[in-house]
Amino acid sequence: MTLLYKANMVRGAEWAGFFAERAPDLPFRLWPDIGDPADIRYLVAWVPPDDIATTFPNLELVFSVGAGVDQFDPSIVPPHIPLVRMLEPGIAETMVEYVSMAVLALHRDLLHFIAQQKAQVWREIWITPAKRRRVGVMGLGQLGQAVVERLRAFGFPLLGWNRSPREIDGVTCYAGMETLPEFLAQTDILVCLLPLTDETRGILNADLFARLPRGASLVNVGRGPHLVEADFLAALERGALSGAVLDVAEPEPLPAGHPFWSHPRILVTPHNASMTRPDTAVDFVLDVIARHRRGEELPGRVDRSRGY
Ligand code: NDP
Ligand code: OXD
Repeated sequence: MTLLYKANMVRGAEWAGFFAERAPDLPFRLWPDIGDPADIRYLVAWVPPDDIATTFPNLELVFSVGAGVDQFDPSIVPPHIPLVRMLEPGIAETMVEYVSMAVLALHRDLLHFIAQQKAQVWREIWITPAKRRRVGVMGLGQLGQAVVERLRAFGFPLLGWNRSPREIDGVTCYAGMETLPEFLAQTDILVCLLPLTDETRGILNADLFARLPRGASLVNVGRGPHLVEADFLAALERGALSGAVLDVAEPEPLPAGHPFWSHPRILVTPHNASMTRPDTAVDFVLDVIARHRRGEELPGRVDRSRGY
C-alpha cells in the first residue's frame, strides 16, 4: 500500500518528509520512481499520467495537488475511483493574501504609480474611500468565501455571485446566470474565483465587461480560459476596464511577446496566487485516506457531473 506523488519535485521532497514523520507505515514514492505499480493505492498529482487505470491496477484514490481539477482529464480516472481536490488551509490563506493585495493595488491605483515612477512623474491621485469601492467575487466556494471574509475588514461594500444561493454576513449574494447582470452592474472590482468548467469557460467576455460600471477593474485568479483575451484587451482600450491583475493565463507560461507582458494597465503574476502547503496538505491527504478506509464521505470529492 503505497502513495505516489507526481507534481513539483522540490515540494514533493517536503511531502516525503512529512509522510515519513506522520505516516511511517505508508510508503511514499516520488514520480518517476514508482516502484511496483501494483503497490500504488493513492496518487497525488497535478497532471496525472495518461494511462493510470492500466498502469496502477490497485489504485483506490486520486488527489489533485491543487484546489482546481481542470488540469485533470477526468476520463482517465476510472469512475469507481474518487477524485479528491485539495482542501488544505494553506491554499486559502495564500489566496486571501493575494486577492487582498490585488484588490488594494487596483483600489489604490498601484498601476498608475508604477507608470508614473517609470516616467519620473510626481502626481497625487484622488483617494476613493473603500466604502465607495464595491468588490464583487464570482465563485463563493472555499476560496471565494475566505476572500470576502478578509476583504470585509477594509470596509469595501461586498457582493458575491455563485451557482447556488449563499448567505454570508455583510455580503450581497446573487445566485444563477439570470442574476449576473445585476451583480455586475454594482461591481467596481471584479474577482474571478470560479472553477473552469464548460459553463464558466470564456465567462469574462465582452458582454460581461459591458455590464460592469465604466472603468471597473478585474482580478483573475481562476483560470486563463475564463478570460476572452481579445474582448478584454478591447475593453481596456476603450476604457470600459481601467486595469487588471491576472495570475492565470492561457497558455501558461505566458509566451514571450504576449501583449499582457507590456500592457501598462495589466499586472501579471505567474500562477502564483496561492500554493498548496505541504505540511497541512499531508494532514488533509491522511485524513481523506482514513475516511476512505472507514467508508465515509470524502471532503473535497469532485462531482464529475459538475466538473469541479
Ligand atoms: P470551490 O469548488 O470550493 O468553489 C467554486 C465555487 O464556484 C462554488 O461556490 C460554485 O458554486 C461556484 N461555481 C461553479 N460553477 C459556477 C457557475 N457556473 N456559476 C456560478 N458559480 C459557479 O473551489 P475553490 O474555491 O477551492 O477554487 C476555485 C477555483 O480557484 C479553482 O477551481 C481554481 O480554478 C482556482 N484556483 C486558482 C489558484 C491560483 O493560484 N491562481 C489556486 C487555487 C485555486 P456551488 O456552491 O453552487 O457549487
Ligand atoms: C490550484 C492552483 O488549483 O494552484 O490549486 O491553481
